[in-house]
Amino acid sequence: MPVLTVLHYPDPKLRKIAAPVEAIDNTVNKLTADMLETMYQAKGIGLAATQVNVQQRVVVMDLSETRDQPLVLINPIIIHQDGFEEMQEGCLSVPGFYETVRRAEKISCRYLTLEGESIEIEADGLLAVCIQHEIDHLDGKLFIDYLSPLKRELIRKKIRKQDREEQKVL
Ligand code: GNR
Ligand code: NI
Repeated sequence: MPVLTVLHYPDPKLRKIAAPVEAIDNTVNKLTADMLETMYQAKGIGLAATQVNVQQRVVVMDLSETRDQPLVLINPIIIHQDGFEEMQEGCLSVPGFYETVRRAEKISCRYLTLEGESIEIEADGLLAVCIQHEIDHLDGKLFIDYLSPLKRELIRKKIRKQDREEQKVL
């Protein structure tokens, strides 16, 4: 099974807005399997389809220590949110940078499973942060958008440099 390429900031494809999944068919099944494999290999706790250049509202996550509790969220939406919390975030599309972001502390999220079942979950802590981070990706948004323009510009330059260096090696 191929592992997908994760786009890096400032790739403009990360700014596209993903469309809702209309039918949970074999292509969605295959996509989530490939996304999970990609996420596990990259040692991430979440991955949005936007990051692998697929503009569909699909998210995979695994917050377990044992890395054996995969979650697939199709067409996720936040239906309630409450409070504020700051947490340090990273992103596979912004490799090597960790910054504090303020988000809702508690959320309720509704989504479809791969089986087409509609689920509603309440989340706080890291799960709540991760869900908000991934839904942002589906809307073309990155955690660095919450930082100052100066900080974002610094990160942009450093990532471009990192990626240029990597290209030389490959
Ligand atoms: O692996 C990831 N870790 C993480 C840590 C804090 C807040 C959010 C995240 S998500 C990130 C993987 C990723 O880029 N998902 O889009
Ligand atoms: Ni991310």
